[in-house]
Amino acid sequence: MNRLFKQAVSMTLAFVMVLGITFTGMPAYAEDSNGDAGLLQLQSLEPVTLLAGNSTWKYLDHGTDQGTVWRSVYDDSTWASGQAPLGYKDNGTGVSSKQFGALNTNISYGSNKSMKYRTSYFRTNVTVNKEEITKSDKIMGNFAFDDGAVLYLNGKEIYREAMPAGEITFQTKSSTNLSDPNEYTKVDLTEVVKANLKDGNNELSAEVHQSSDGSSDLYWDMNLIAYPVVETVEPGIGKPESIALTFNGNPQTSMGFNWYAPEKVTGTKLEVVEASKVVNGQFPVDAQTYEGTSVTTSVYMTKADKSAKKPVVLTSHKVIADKLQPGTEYAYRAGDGQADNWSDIGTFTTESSSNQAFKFLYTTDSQGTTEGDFDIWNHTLQ
Ligand SMILES: [Ca+2]
Repeated sequence: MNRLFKQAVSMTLAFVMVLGITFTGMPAYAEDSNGDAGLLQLQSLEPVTLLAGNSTWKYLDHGTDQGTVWRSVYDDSTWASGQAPLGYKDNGTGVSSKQFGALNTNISYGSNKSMKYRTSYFRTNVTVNKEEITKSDKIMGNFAFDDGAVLYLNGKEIYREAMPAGEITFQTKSSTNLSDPNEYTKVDLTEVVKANLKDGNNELSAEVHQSSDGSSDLYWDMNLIAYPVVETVEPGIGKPESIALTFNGNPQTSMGFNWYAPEKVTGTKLEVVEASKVVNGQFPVDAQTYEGTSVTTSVYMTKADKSAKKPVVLTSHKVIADKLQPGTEYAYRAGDGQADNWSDIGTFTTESSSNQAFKFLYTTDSQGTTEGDFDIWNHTLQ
């Protein structure tokens, strides 16, 4: 982790204003102007919906045996089309599920209530960027159906529920008899979907079987959602990293701080004391304490992480030290208030109260990747 943070500090420090102020301590974080180095903000950690509930499906409700060819690449242009949930209730009162709601499309069970079609067929298409999906952490399906179902992706079976083992034919009965659709949530289909998914268009096919000839209802709807990989930092490591000091208000009397910490570290505390009071590396107990705020954020620590879509969830902390004395060297440490979580002690000097000329120092990327590189960088700036 620490190594990654150090790498993350290799970035452009576009302008350094020299106002009689010096910083020491941990290297400062600054965002690269073109955003391709350093801590890369993740645009979205939201799950990717591969197939939404209430999607449009092709369906075949003729009560004819379709064998197996319909499960893979197949010309379903003669099939009817309708929005899910699809199904029926033979007394016309309707049927619904918690996840997907009431029927949107009524399909046929034939002309005889006591001899309904055993099997109904459904097909739809899922278009994906395979590279994006294969890097997903989890691919979950959520289902509601009545009575039993088998699901195929590009002709390969990926899910079966409430159906007997072995070969499934048009005549196979569901192994359950339901009065309401069963809901199956967060069914982990990660491995089977990844193994059978193609880049671009994919055929998703389902057959829904009744448990008996007189079963009063039938229902089918589902969704398929890919969840991105989210890595959390190792537990027990709670110290701030990448502490940045920035001008905030009057540089004679105030200094802004921000840093990153592991996801579970939400407290934001900063202690500041005149540097002369730090003896033998011991931070005195009578330091001024400042409280700040934190938000959760997701970042890519390296370009490789960005390519692999492996963000790290961190907390981003902000706090302002104010009511400082001009022209004074201060020592500081940052943390969440817990004894084990304080940063190393750093120092800064506020601007003198007397008017001074200032100058700009223009630099470009330090290209540093190791702690030794940043020691050199630090000395260069001083
Ligand atoms: Ca039924």
